[in-house]
Amino acid sequence: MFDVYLGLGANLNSPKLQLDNAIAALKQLPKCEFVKASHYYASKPMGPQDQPDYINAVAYIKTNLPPEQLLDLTQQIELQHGRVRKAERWGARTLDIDTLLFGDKIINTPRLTVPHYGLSEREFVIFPLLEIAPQLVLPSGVAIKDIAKNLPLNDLQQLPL
Ligand code: ROI
Repeated sequence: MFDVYLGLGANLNSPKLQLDNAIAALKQLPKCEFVKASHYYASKPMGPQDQPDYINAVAYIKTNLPPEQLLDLTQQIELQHGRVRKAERWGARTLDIDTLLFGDKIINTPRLTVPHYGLSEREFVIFPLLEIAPQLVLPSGVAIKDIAKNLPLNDLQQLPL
């Protein structure tokens, strides 16, 4: 089984509820074992600022599925939750599920870039990841706790359960 970390984000249509539903759906995935999810975090939008704040979290699952099959399933979950792929790059979204890490795999295909290209710069990814996997080391050999040391919080707020 591969250890897979998924980044969840939403900033429209009751974002907390979107994440609740996404986690419920991840718990039902075939050939996957849901291990845990981080707290939810309120974060400032990266990219255009004329959009609502986000709620972000990271989920940890184990899976036997190949990466692109898992991607098919996570994209289905996004669509079921009303995700409309908009023309605007980096605009508001009801639910985003990003494959952050897939074991130690390095993947560069038209559909998938793993580790996720923004991972190390995004406080709303690194701090939730640090919460659930403090010992995690990226395929590059860099420990996420070392990334976190130098990453500004940018108003990131862990929300109570
Ligand atoms: N900003 C935050 N804070 N959280 C996100 O999940 C997020 N997702 C995005 C962009 C638009 C880049 N900004 C984000 O896709």
